[in-house]
Order: sequence, then structure tokens, then C-alpha cells
Amino acid sequence: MIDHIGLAVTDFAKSKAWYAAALAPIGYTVMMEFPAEQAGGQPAAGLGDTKPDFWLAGGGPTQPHTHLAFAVKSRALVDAFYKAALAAGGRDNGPPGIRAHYHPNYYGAFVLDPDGHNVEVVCHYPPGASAKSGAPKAKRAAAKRPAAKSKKKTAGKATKRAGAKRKKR
Ligand SMILES: N[C@@H](CCC(=O)N[C@@H](CS)C(=O)NCC(=O)O)C(=O)O
Repeated sequence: MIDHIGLAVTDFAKSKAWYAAALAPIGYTVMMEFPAEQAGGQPAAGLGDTKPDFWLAGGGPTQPHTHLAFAVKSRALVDAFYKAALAAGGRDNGPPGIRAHYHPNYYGAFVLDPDGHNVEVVCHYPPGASAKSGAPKAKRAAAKRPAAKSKKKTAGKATKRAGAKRKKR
């Protein structure tokens, strides 16, 4: 599980402003900032929604260009990211829409950041599904599997216990 990731950028102030604007619709803000003296010789900023899991640092560019994807729970948030990222000066790399070659409900949008990194926001839910279910079908099915297994185990134990009782009689 990734806890946080960092990107060294060419123009720290420009990229920080771009990411803050592009990711604002998905709830990301600059949550922490450190001056160069406290961050290994380059200024650093941590963006996130509940914790700073995406870090920018000066001293870049990171090369070759990399690809970053942020997951959201609704397609409207993908649309909002795309609009905000372009308005902030990002370069279009693929408008919001289904990419069925990944999976049938893969709804993403792609914008290049000031250094040319390929930034994506993606929703894996069918329309209207996230609010009700909280997870895409495949994830729900996977999550159910261990529970079903442990139920069987419990059921087995119960049968054994019942059998033991019967033997005693
Ligand atoms: N323009 C393409 C972009 C697709 C894209 O960038 N896909 C990602 C995977 S989800 C990728 O291939 N990334 C590799 C990279 O950016 O180097 C689109 O709109 O579908």
C-alpha cells in the first residue's frame, strides 16, 4: 500500500499552484509545507485530502515523465478535475470518458502538468453506484470472499461441536 509519493518539479511555485488548482475539485489542498532548510535542500509541499499523500519538491524535473492517477468516487469529480486542470494551464492529454480497454466502468481524464507529467483522475464506479454501495462490484465481491470462508469455518466448528454433543449422549 502506498502511503505517499513525491515528485521533484522544475518550478516549485508554479507546480504547487497548478496542482492546488487542478486537484481542488477532488478535495486536495496543500496541507504541509517545508522550506528548503527543513526538507533536504529543496522546498517541499504535501497535498492531500485527509493526509498529505502527494508531495512536490523543487530541484526537478523528475525524468522521464511519470504518470499519476488519483481515484475518486464519482464521474462528476473527474469532469471537474479536467476543467480545473486545463483552466490552470495544463495540457490536454485525454478528455473525461470511458476507457473500456481498461474495464467497462473506467472513467478517466488526463492532463499534463507544467513539467509534462501525465496526471489522471479516475472513477471506477458506474454512474450513481458509489453513493449506494461504497465500492465497485469487483471490490465488493473480493471483500465478501474471506467473510464467506470464515463463516464456513464457524459453521464447521458448530457442526463439530454439535457432533461432539451427540456422541456424548
Ligand atoms: N490520451 C490517452 C491517455 C491514456 C493514458 O495515459 N493512460 C495511462 C494508463 S491509465 C498510461 O498509459 N500512462 C503511461 C504514461 O503516461 O507514461 C487517453 O485519453 O486515453
